Amino acid sequence: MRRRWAAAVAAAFLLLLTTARPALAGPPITTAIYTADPAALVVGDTLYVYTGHDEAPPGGTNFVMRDWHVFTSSDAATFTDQGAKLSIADFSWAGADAWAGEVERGADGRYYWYVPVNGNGPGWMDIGVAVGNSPLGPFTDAKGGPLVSDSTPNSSPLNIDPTVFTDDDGQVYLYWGSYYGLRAARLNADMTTLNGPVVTPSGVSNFWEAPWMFKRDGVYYLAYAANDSGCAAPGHACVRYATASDPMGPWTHRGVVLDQVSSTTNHPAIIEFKGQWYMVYHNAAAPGGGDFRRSVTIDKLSFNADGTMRKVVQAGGPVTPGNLAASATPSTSYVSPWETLGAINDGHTPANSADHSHGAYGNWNHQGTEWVEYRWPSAQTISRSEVYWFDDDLGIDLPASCRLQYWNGSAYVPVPGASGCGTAANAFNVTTFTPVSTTRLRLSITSRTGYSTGVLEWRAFA
Ligand code: FUB
Repeated sequence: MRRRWAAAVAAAFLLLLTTARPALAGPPITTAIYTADPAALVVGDTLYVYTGHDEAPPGGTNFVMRDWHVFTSSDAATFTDQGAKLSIADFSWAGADAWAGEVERGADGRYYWYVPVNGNGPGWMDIGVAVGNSPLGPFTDAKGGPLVSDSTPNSSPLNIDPTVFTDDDGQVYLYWGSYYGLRAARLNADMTTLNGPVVTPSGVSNFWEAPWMFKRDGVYYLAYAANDSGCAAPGHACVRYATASDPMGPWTHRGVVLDQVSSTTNHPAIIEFKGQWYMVYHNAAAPGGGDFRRSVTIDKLSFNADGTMRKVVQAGGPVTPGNLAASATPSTSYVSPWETLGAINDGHTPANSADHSHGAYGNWNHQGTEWVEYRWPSAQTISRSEVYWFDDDLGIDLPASCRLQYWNGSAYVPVPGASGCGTAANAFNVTTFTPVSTTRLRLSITSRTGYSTGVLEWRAFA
């Protein structure tokens, strides 16, 4: 007989002992607002994260960005929003598009915030600079006009995303650009004027935008967003990086340090804080998030002995774009004490129905109907479910049947127009239905006689 309870119990406890399930997707540094394009700076015992502020409405298809916020942390885990410390209105010559900036301390001890903005002059984006006496400002326009614009000789096809780096000898470097046009220049000690020509660095393979420069053990690193098919789905970006022995290059491409995220754009900041390296980046994982409603998050980063960077593990695993489960809180009618409910939305794609390498939800030794459920803090529009069943060839088997329900505000009701509820092994079982707006989606699972049921992964999509 296929079911052997003693073996099942033994296997279950072995699983308990051996399965190290990754943590759930790292939480956004805030869910009070949508944030994007992080830059990081350490001053004393404080980690400062400077972010853009996405204000697009739900379903919006353009960036709506008017100001920048500053967040502080003493542990790189909890962050305090210090508020909007700079806005488009602070630049009299600019009118919109408060995109990705970075703050650097000048030799004069003041803090310079370089930001791309839509200037009111010819062309689109320019780079301006504000200055303040502390990392929290107050900041004012330091120049009264762009530092870089379309009229700057050899400027980028899109003058955005400045990264500023100060070498040990005090020389300051500015890198920036988009539309495959990376550019670099030295800055004067005044932090507000270019020192010498704008150059086009070489060796930075597949550069798209979002450069971030830093130095470690005498090696210069340049991380950047790349959108080639070798690392990201169409319309998305990964983060590649290059190294050099001189801050102006030439650079040598070293590979991918962050895979595609759930937003189309990707944007790194890499920093050492209290002895630990981190990558700060954004995705679309916050409740109600999207490509224009992004959220900044942070994960640890580490180096190999040869100085190459290990790929950042996005806590919870690679993100499936648009998967609303990533931002949901799961609950259930019953989970076996040695199983892991959180495995169902950790982003892992199972190799087969017995693949519990990332943990599994299972309800052995319950039989009959049990359920798992996702809850979101605000209503989500959902029209598609994908479930990958767990079958351990012991006490947990594929279900006899299942059904999808949603909370209509007062009761659970079947999702309308469901295409079915598949129970196949070794694949995501896809159910499509008429879109519902809800804060809760429930998957009711009925077992085969004599067996319990389990789920490896459950995705939900708009
Ligand atoms: O946030 C607007 C733009 O999207 C940034 O400047 C890019 O880096 C990308 O994240």
